Amino acid sequence: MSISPQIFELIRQEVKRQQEGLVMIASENYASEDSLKAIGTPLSNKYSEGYPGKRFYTGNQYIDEIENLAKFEALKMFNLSDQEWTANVQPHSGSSANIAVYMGMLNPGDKLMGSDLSQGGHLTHGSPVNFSGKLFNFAHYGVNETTHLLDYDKIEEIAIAEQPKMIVCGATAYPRTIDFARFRAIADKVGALLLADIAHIIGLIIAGVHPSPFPYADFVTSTTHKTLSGPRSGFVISKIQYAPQIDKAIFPGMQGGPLDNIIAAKAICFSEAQSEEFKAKQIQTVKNCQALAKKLMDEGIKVITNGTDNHLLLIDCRSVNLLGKEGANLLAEANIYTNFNTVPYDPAKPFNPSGMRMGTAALSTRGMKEEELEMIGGWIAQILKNPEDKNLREEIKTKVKELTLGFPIYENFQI
Ligand code: DSN
Repeated sequence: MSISPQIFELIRQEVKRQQEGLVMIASENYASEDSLKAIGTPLSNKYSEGYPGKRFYTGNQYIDEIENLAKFEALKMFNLSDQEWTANVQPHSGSSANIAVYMGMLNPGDKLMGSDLSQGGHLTHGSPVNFSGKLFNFAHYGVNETTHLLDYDKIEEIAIAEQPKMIVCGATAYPRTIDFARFRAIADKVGALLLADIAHIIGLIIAGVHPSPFPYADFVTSTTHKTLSGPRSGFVISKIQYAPQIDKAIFPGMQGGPLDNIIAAKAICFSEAQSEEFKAKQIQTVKNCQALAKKLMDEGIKVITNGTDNHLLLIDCRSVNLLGKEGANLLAEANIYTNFNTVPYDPAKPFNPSGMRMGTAALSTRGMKEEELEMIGGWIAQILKNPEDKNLREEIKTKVKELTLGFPIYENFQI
């Protein structure tokens, strides 16, 4: 007997959970209805190993057009010329995109420099438990111990001492602006290539509310499902002279057949990201995060760097005598979803660190504004300051559900 009815029922329950909860996990968002539609199509049936015009299977005439459109829109959303830049839209994820750049441009054992995972970086920026740290020789930089800001003078010092062949910039838990021009200057000083991983802030960059890594980086990698609101996937944009190495690293280097249904959804999200509506949403995302940060600080909760310039913030749960996991679990009981996270120089272990990360991308996609974020910040503070009060969490859960009724996540989604 097919388990389809059971799976479909679980999908309905998950959609209901997303509708009735406040998604404040900084890396999550809602793919647009058109993106979702493209994901669930028979494009998933096709094999198209290779690249447009050079496939190892026949019958790819429409797939070629779709992939070419995705490549075209990827450059267009950053106003890049196809004489200088090229996009590869086949990586299945942001991690795959990063691997492709390392494998395409370097040899195992080569020296790179990346942000420390415990200070805002990513697993693929050289964490010892990840392929990047196992295959390559990573030196790490972090943030200043007092300000918790990137210390560019220190980063330059490390680069001069370590002489990396590539510097990776970009973060998953850094609430402030990244100075890509300064990273370029540091890379030039030591003759290194520069990779900017913009997975978290891509939407903000497109909207002009965060400085762009173009033309500074040699390679820009990203996911497509965070502030970009597309399917769960990734891509690379590189300077055109590096395209052959990057293409070869992705196929046949690391991947076989691309996911053509996902590439179609990427084309759609790249195009949607060029709309005025998308830009307004990114601007609102930052305003919402700043309103949330202010409310939490007014409530006496420590916000790392005392605020935020982007879509996310980090709180130090020790300011309310909790650890991050405990705090995140308390909030989840009230349908408020966040994730526990290390804070810079965290003495606690990564599986129960001192902090929590929160983001406003998903709530902004739903249309929430400062007024709602201040109210939500108040609920968060009440819950964290009263961990023994289960009734309070039940009361707030009811309020959360009421609030979400006014902000549907999809108009037409049905299964
Ligand atoms: N797991 C993602 C995040 O939450 O930031 C990064 O890959």
